[in-house]
Amino acid sequence: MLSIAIQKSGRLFEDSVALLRDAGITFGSSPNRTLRTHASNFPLEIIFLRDDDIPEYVEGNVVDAGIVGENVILEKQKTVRCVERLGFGACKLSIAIPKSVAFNGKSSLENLRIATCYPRILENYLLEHNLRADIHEISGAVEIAPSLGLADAIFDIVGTGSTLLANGLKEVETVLQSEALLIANPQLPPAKLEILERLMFRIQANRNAKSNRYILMNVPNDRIEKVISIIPGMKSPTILPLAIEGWSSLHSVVPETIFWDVLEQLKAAGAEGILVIPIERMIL
Ligand code: PRT
Ligand code: ZN
Repeated sequence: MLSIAIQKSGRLFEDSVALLRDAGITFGSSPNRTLRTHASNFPLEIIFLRDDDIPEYVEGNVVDAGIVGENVILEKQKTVRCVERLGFGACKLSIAIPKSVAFNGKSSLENLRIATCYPRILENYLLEHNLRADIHEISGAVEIAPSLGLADAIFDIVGTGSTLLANGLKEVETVLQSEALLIANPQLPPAKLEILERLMFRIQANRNAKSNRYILMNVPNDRIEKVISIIPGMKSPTILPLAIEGWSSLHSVVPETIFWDVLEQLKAAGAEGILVIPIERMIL
């Protein structure tokens, strides 16, 4: 049995639950009633915690693995293994100052009072850039610190940036790009590692499926070579003869990020009846 901690409520809760459910894992998710639950079809126990506690619990072997923001992992400075970047919970950690104050590069940060919930990440950044500033650790509502006269600047999470805007602040330095990570204790015994690898296999199959499309098209035989040169397929594409003389059906997999460009080129090269189909699971 492997235990995994996910956020009890908050921004990462729904995506964490969806990640496990999409991996075919069935469990009850009512963290209001129970703080732990067992999957019914996979050797996994799910424990619902505050995100701030997850790195410490993973390091201390209280749980085997966890899903938490990179910002929290870096701030807590615990010894954990990063198993996978999960692609959700994306945000930046940035320094912001009042809109009315001029900013002339990093040296403008010298000797400022900076309010933050992330003093360690900020301290490392300042050291790295040889800057001296006064770090004021506070536990929340960081954005209002400058208008209350508590600080000259803030260092905080930025999502869309609208909270900064609403508080008369502007982002001047991006220190970190963060997303949710799957972490694990670095010394898991082989039996638990095997379960973690089974879980990873499912997560990766889903991610590959989401980032690719299956593509089918009819191509005149004398254009096949040209069409193949356009498709950055997994291996060589599948080619099947059509009932109509001189035509073939060509199948391949195309990365989602480029498939619009590829479609246009395929059409120009003579492909017809192009179908693009979502992929349910993809094992490489
Ligand atoms: O209760 P618990 O301690 O578990 O949760 P929490 O309140 O500490 O964290 P939570 O649920 O707010 O966020 C969990 C994680 O989501 C963070 O650690 C980040 O990794 C990630 N994340 C992604 C964010 C945001 N986007 C985000 N926008 N965390 C916080 N914010 C804040 C931001 O600081 C601002 O105050 O949301 C507000 C709105 O942001 P804008 O820029 O979109 O206006
Ligand atoms: Zn928290």
